[in-house]
Amino acid sequence: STVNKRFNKTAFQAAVNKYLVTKLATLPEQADAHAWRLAMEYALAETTTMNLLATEQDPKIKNARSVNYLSLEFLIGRLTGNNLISMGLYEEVTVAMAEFGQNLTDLLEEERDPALGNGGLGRLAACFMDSLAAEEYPAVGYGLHYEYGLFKQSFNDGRQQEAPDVWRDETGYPWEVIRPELAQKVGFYGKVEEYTDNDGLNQRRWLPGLQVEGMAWDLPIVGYNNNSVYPLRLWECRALAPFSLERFDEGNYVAAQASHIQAGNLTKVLYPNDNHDKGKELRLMQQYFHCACSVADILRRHQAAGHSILDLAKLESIQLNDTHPTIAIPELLRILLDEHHLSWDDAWAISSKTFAYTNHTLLPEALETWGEQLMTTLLPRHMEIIFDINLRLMGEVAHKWPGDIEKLRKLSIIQEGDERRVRMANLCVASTYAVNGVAAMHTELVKRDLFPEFNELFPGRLHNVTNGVTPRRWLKFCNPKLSALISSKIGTGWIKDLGQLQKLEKFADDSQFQMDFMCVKKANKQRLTDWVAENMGLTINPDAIFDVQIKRLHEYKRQHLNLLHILSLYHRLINDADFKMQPRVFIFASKAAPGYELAKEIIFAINKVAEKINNDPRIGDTLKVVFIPDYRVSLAEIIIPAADVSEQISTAGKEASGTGNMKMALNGALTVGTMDGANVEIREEVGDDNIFIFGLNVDEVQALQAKGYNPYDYYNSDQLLRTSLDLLAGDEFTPGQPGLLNATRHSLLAGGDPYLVLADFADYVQAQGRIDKQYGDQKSWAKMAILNTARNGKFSSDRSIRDYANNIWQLNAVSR
Ligand code: 26Y
Repeated sequence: STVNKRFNKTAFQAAVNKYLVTKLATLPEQADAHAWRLAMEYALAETTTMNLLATEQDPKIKNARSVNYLSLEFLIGRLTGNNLISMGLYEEVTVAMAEFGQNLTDLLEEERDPALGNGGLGRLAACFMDSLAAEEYPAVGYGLHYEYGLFKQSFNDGRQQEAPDVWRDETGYPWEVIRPELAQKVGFYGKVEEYTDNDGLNQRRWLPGLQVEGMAWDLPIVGYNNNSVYPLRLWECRALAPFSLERFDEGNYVAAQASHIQAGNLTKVLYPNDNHDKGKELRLMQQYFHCACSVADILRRHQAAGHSILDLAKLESIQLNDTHPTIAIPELLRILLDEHHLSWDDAWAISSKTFAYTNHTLLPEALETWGEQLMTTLLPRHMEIIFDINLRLMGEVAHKWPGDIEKLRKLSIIQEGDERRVRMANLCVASTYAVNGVAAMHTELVKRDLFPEFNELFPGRLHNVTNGVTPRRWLKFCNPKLSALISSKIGTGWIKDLGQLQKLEKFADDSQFQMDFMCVKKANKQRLTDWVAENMGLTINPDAIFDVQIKRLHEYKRQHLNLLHILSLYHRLINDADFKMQPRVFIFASKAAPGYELAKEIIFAINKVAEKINNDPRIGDTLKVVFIPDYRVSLAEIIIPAADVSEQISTAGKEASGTGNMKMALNGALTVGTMDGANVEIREEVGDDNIFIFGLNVDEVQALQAKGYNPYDYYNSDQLLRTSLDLLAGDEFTPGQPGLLNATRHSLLAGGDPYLVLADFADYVQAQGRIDKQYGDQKSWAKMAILNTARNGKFSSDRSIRDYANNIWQLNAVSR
């Protein structure tokens, strides 16, 4: 079918005017940029909402197999610019708004990021929604409508401060539409009752003690250059009025109200933890609320389209983004068993063919477990069902490995101990038809180290789907200059088929193209330089190497390894008259979980070191350190196109994939990285000559830890390391207050250096030396940068989504 791209400027401008008056109660003569922007978005949303509904109503879609992407996080970032690109209206709307005297770029800068996610996992879900719509795979994204997204970060004397993130305007968020007809009720607490049904059969049912309402909000996910708009459906928790007390006896009246008040707050705020499970009751309530609403909505759609519940697995696949929505599995089973009265075998046959699970981490502290007590209190029927699943699982294990108690202990969904706990990852592997890791090496480690026995018990269940990023946001939109340059050489096909970037290879040696490419990079560096000057009052040199580490703050990501290298450069610049280096700006942006003390100390240390270095007259322009506050999608969109060097320096085996590594390589940055996550595949694509690999590989890491790692071995034998690390001990960076930066240093010495920072330091410094030398040869740097753009087409999330569709979901595209 043809795409309706005829844009009626007059009608659009009339709509903008209408919204200025009717929605914002202002007039064109009085409206500020904020009002103009909102009015423009309301006008544009007329189209996306209509297409959302048309897609939903399309019989082709209703009867097609579809995927439901369940995630507690969707880090979508600003929608307007991206939607304009997908709608093909960027130029037209630029002109239409200019005639109002409004500059589109400035208006877009006005939008706040909906930060409904923490980091990689949430951003991946957003890229996947974009690719599902671009590839026209029928899909619904299910998430939570948090009132506050990830906290806003600022620095006070170098220390992280958190403030609530209000992403919605008082007047509402123009792109979203409320769907009251889709509201659901969700129960908590209460008890399980046994009863005899009309056929004389024993049945069980859950009588919740508390009910809340789930209100649906739809955000339109606009397919690039097609007519499909799929919903990202976000559930908002609302208290049910009047209080539903029938489940409580009188003595519980006050308790009922207390929980009730709490329940109104279920979706108030996104938990800011990334890769660290805290096991909080409210978090489990959020998870169940999300799952109950989503599963009920999937069943509603399925049945409204006239399909039998017995055909659920034929028409719907439910993808679990990590274990966070695992409780959807016992929820579906509960509905099939207790409401549809299916037998266990029939219910299990449906549910175990419907769910698939993506694992994003091997870190033990990130693997979710929930105490039996909490589960039994909050979700008594689900706990019973989990025990039933486990009973059958243990039967299978005993059958496969007779008499092997150790296997039973390891594979059990229930972890025994002082308090029994439910292991959500085990529940997922046992109850889904497909489990996938997010990069080739990660998947191998899932098979080898995390679930070796499950891999034997369920051969073929474990898959790899290497992550990807959407080329629309992460190249076309964020880097318009590079996009134009690329398209001038190879046309625009790359936007939907990123592999076509390899056609750029033949220009890698072309001097003119090299100059054009570096010119674009320089312009992007200038844009970031201006941003830093304007927003931070700092002057940086756009001719310096822009060396970028942007990601959540975590010890395993080793921002402190980067810091140690900076300290070593500072030391050498001051103390070694022969030491020369290319000017470099080290750029950090990162949030630490508010409860992660050491992560916050590392931020403080980087900020204090930056303060001193940036103002040291002996250093001048040669070395600058910039920690940009409040890292978010819209900031990434400015930083990534400006990066020369991409820091991907996690301890081998710890970073499941990484996706920032892909974004920066795609935009022509060279990676300095370990053999970890998707770095391994980036190296495979760009070739060893076009990436700077250093450090221990995963087997060496494991061997070193097995033999007993002692950071002092490195500290005592490497003078540059010792000098650099000891700079943190005194008051060099905190005048008059010695020891203020001790926490970071301490963690690397007496603290045992759990992520082997010191073991990789020397090799890291060497790799950085190679970078310094290479940058001196601008021609060969240009060639390497071009080859990084040309050879990263694999890392499009369109390809990831096709992998899921072909290998896991068995989905066909439906074009409209
Ligand atoms: C349990 C809860 C506290 C929790 C919350 C968030 C646990 C984990 C997370 C987030 C994990 C995450 O972002 N993982 C990242 O997923 C990316 C997408 O697959 C990977 O690229 C990245 O390596 C991985 O760390």
